[in-house]
Amino acid sequence: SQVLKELGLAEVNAGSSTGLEDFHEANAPLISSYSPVDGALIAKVYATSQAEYERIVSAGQAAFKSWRTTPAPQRGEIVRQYGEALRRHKDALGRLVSYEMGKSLQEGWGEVQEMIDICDFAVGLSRQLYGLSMKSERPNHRMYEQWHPLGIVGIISAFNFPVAVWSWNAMIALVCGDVCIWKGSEKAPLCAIACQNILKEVLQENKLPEGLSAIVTGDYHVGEWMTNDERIPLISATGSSRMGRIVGQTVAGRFGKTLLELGGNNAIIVTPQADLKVTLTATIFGAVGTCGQRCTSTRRLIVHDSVYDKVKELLVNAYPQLRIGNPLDQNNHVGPLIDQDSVNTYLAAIEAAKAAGGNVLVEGGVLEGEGYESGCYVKPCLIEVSEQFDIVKTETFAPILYLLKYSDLEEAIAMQNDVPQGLSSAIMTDSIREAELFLSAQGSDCGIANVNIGTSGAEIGGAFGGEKETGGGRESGSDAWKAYMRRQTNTINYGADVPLAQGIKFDF
Ligand code: UN1
Repeated sequence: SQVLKELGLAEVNAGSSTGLEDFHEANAPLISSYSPVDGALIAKVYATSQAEYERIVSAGQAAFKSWRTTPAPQRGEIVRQYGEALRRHKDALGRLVSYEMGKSLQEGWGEVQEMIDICDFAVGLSRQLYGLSMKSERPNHRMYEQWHPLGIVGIISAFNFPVAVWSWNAMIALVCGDVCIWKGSEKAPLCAIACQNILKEVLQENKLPEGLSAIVTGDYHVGEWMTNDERIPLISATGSSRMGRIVGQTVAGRFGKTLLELGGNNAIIVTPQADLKVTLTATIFGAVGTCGQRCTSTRRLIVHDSVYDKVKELLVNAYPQLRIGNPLDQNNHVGPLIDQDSVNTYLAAIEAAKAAGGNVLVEGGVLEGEGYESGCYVKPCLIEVSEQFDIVKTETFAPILYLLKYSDLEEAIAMQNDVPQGLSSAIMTDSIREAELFLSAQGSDCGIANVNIGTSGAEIGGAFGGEKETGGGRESGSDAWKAYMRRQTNTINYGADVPLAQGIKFDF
């Protein structure tokens, strides 16, 4: 309760979920936030009504008018202050993430650290946002490009990274001169409100309009208001490929822009030269960290036949040593799944793998008894499969790892690419030839390809995202900021003549 107090959340009722001054329809529906850690009801929040939504969009449009002309380094200063505020609240916010979402406390803090890191990155970026200049073919002409803000950026994020993914979008969007409306996950609404409360303080201290950043809460209907809304030029959505397909098509229908971060089905290829100690740690963290609920989680291990039995033995011995339990207890490795639906999906996937001929090496199952009352704690499961049948090609957001065998690296790469998703991938090898083949144009088809580290835990400095059903978007580092701006090409004539391009003559 101290954590909730520090983050401005009342225990029983967190009240308005919009980040604007309290305003709800008399009988607005309430969304309950239950912790998967102990099953307790943490708080209830109001779902955003359509009238509130309209107010938020109007406030965003008004705020954009002044924000777009605020010098970018001054916008960066606000983001810098937010980063400082996050440093002060890191412990409490990390604890809330852990309690509301169920990831380990270390990972909860790690998520807040990602927020702090992206703030630092965005502050530096606020003095860059470079455009190119190019040589004109015409005399006395100058050509260059500049980047302008888009307007309102709609951010739709998922429960599994209930704070960091928003910040990757929002902090970059803010330095770019955009304003943000965030629909967080209805499975972790308090995390979103806490982030907004901390930001609100910074905005108030700097006498900035509240419409610079607001949140909306609710189910997919609220998401539909955003995706159909022509006043929102960019929708950045993180979640399932199913959701992304709908969002992408809807927004494209009105010629809006999207940035999609969707499903992953990430594999590690283990070669004969692999360092097995590195492989084991990377694989287990990738497969069971966040209880298998990262879009970068390791779902497939493709192992060379010369080391297959050894790797299998190491995993079969290691899995039973994993401590499953309350994620706030730092002795535990694996916390709960987010909710009952997720447990059912996990159980169904194991059944489907068995029915298709999978050989279960480490049994899954739901834990019962003291400490497991929420019903969301499951055992990480290891399944040996001879081929990639449907369930292996499906992203199941749970700690299920499929073990596959290969004999030739090109075959392994083909197998790793032969899934609908294309987010993250890795190879374990000491051979420069194998590593370079894996990273080459004939190699991994994913947005992220690693050597001797696992598939999850990307740093914010790189562009994050993937191909195929992962949606093609890139967020956070590198030049991902360009997605939040519009490019304008400018040609300026400082001479007295009007020469036409392509040598065209037009005498008048
Ligand atoms: C996600 O699962 O949606 O690379 C994001 C990682 C984290 C981010 C994951 N930095 O695993």
